[in-house]
Amino acid sequence: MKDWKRYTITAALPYANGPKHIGHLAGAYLPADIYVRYLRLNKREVVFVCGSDEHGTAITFQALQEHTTPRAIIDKYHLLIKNSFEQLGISFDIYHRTSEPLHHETAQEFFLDFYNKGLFKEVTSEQYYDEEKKVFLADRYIQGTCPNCGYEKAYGDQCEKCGKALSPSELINPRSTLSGAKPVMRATKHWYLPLNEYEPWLRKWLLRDHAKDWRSNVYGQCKSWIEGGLQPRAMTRDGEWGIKVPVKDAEGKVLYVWFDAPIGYISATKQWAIENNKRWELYWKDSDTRLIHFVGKDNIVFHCIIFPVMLHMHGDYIVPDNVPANEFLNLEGDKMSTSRKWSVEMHEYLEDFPGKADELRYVLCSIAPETKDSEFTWKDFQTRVNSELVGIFGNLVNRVLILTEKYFDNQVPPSGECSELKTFVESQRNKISEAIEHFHFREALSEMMNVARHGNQLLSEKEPWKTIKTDKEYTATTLYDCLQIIANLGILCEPFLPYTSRKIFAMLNLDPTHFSWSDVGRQDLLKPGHILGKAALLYQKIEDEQVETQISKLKKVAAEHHKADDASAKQPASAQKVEMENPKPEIAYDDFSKLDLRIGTILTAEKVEKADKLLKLSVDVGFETRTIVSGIAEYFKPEELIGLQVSVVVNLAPRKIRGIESKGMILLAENEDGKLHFVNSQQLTKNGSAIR
Ligand code: B3M
Ligand code: ZN
Repeated sequence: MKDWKRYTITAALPYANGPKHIGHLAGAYLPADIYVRYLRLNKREVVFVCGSDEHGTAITFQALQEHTTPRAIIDKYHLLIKNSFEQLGISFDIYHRTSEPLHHETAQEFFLDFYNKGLFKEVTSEQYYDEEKKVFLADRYIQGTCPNCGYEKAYGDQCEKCGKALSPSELINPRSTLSGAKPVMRATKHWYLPLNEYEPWLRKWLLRDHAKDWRSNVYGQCKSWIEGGLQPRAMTRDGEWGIKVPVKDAEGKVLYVWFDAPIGYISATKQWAIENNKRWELYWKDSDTRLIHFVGKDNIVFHCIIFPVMLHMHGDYIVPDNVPANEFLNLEGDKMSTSRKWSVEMHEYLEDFPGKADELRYVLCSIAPETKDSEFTWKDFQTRVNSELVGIFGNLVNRVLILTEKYFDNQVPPSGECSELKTFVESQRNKISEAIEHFHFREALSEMMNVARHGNQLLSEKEPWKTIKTDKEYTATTLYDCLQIIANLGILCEPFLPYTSRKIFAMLNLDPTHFSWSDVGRQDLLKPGHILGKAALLYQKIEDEQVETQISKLKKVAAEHHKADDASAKQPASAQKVEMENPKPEIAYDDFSKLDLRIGTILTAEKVEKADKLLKLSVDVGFETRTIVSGIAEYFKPEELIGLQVSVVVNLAPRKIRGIESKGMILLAENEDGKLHFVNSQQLTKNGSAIR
């Protein structure tokens, strides 16, 4: 492995348009922080940068909807997010903002560099324009049918059903999500990054040189992008909110948010350098600097392809040595989402569990989605905190300190060093280092806990509370060894549990700044006769009520949100398909009128256990909310059904399906290829409206 001189560590700049949840924390910020704290403990030179991403159409339109300004939104959330990170112990060296003038200058400098070197492709093209709202429509604000899979709610940049990257012009039946109107084409000029021209470079730098050291999920995604054929990508947008395009005839145009945001890492480093009397260029232009981007999986292409190409085009910059992107963290069986209110926001956790940052860090690191999606549940949170942090780690520290106080007057007892213990702790240290250096944080954490486990074992084997009656010297040795284990843990746990580490050092009456990672293993961190500090509990149990409160809060907020959404949900016009079977015999009008058909909205949807085909739905049919079991699980994911309006037979006799009473039936049309479509009203219709 290369001996790096310094490290530039970045964590994705959160959009400052709303609070961030624990999935974001687990995805990028926590692993980055663990890595950085580890580097610092190893006396490495490192800068850890992050900040708010304050541009982009999402913020503009949010302001539009909330009748406020982008500025008001970003000021609010910048502070909220920054404070949450701080309280969670995420130790950025700087938390900058992309609205700062220094950032605008830096991003414009990049643009001009490419512009002056003639690297951009200038293309005038027809783009979708919303005549009602008088704006060009960002890709995300156009919806239509996916040309690849037929999903009717695909976005202009991507189909969320089949995952295909799209451009808005590929959508069938496009419509503006702002007004619902059919958008029209209008000519507009933009500057494109010719990604295709850098394919040979990407193949060499990424596909060849990083085939072994990058995570396979990251590498695989990049490979399929590159092999799918790279296209030039517009780096400017029509709009007002953002960084002005710094050339003539670019009135009313701003830099594409994904052009300026990653440059935010550079401007943040510049600001930090100014404040700390450092040379920022060493951190971005010296080939002995290791650049690592921590991001979630939805940001991979920007950090592995687009931004590296930009750095490479500029010429004198280094490119990332690794991008250890995480997969997603789900919550209680469903995808986490702030907009659907199915999430645990960082600031809410901190309000509900004050002083418990390490508990969350511990659990999130234990279940980190490093190679595949993983799941957070409150019950599991409780179990891990209670049986591991309280039961193993806290218990060891507490027992040893109390016994030392009792038997040795709170002084480190005299003893010889135990060489066996030294070997064990050193080998644990090496395992943890190895794991962290390869971004295997879960494994690193579990090896750290093994040290605490070892301490507990020692205690239960040697039983100092018994031996004190017969053999004080032997007891002294036991407690001496255990105290050294605790001191070692104080260092070892710091990257994961910084608050715990601080508390341990305080209880041991030691100055943490005197120790580094290389001290781990030493059995003389505490000298005989050293007076210890005051013992206190490291952790407290999470009670059942706390868990129940969280679960019911989550369900309540999400349900309320769905209800509020019904009123504003826009429904796609679902085409009525022709019934291909032979027509049934004629019936009388009276027979037809016996059917009570109503419009309803799906509020919740979940899989029925051990039944692959069934979904359990709750449907608001106007006069009440019904439970309906429907055999559509093979065709729809539960999360895509929420908020959808459907037609329901409400007077069908109830039936028990897999033990669940199903009251009513939802109407579906079947295509020739067996695909199902909901039969619904073309316009948003009040729930409970009769279908005649
Ligand atoms: N703000 C996207 C996100 O929060 C974006 C990251 C920018 S990193 C340069 O998912
Ligand atoms: Zn699709």
